[in-house]
Amino acid sequence: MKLTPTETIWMDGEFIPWDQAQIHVLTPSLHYGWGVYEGIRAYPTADGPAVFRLREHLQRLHDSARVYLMDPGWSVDELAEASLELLRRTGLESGYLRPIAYLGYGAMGVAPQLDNARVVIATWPWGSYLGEKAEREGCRLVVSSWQRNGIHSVPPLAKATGAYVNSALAKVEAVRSGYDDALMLTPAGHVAEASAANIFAVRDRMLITPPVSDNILPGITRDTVMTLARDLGYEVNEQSLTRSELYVADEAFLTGTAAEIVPVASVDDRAVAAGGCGPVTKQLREAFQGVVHGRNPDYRGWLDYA
Ligand code: PPE
Repeated sequence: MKLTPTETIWMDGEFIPWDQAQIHVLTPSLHYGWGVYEGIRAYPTADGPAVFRLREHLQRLHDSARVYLMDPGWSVDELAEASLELLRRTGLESGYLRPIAYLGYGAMGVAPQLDNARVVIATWPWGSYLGEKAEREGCRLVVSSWQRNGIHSVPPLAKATGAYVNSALAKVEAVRSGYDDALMLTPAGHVAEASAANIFAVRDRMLITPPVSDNILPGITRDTVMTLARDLGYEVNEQSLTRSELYVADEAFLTGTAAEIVPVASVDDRAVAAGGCGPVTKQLREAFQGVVHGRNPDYRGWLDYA
């Protein structure tokens, strides 16, 4: 997925031209992966671009920083204002926002200097994450030979940069084997999530998604879908899932900021129901698109207009 440069990037309180937003090669976070980040989407609405659940994402950035003993040095409100101003300055109608807090140049070693946090927010246009075909026909998942990061190794609920070597190993393996994405399991064999998205199964019009204790990143899109589904009258349960329960599900789908809501066509080459996009997934995708594009007044509180 190639980057499309935009006008400017926010770096530690200043707006820097895209090409000049650079850091030193000996930045410790590059070497040890000690950093935390977020992925946020802005959507076009009738009232101009709006950022979806901006404060929840920035709060999660702060929570992730807390796990890694970092103080970003900027409050949620300050980062929210910086994000909105960045969107205004780039003139984007829609796009992806990437705040990241990392440890700046100055010291080296695996016990990093924790009081040296730097914060950057970039934005760029980002289209379909898993591809148009996967959106239309559903994605093909395969259980990974890599286990999902666990609570005893790299805490899954913090969105840390270094944690993503786990996702990347799984995703690269899956793609090289001809699948769209990996399905990662816990050491107990419970389904955790895909490489960068949560998973839901639909069975008898009930939604099931793995609990936080099954090593997931508690996704904001996951929370959005649980809320929308309950409001639409569905029962939603957070409970452990096995891979074979996915094989026999009526429907399954992935959720994530970048991915949005993507139907699952197959798991380990077993077609999930008829493949493609099932009726419940379709209904939730439409509801989600209505909300993020500001067409549903009931969820206006989830939007911050630039
Ligand atoms: N699990 C993981 C491991 C994950 O990375 C994401 C988001 C989710 C679940 C869904 O979380 P949420 O976006 O809050 O619904 N992955 C982000 C990063 C993708 C990337 O860096 O590439 C994203 O979707 O923005």
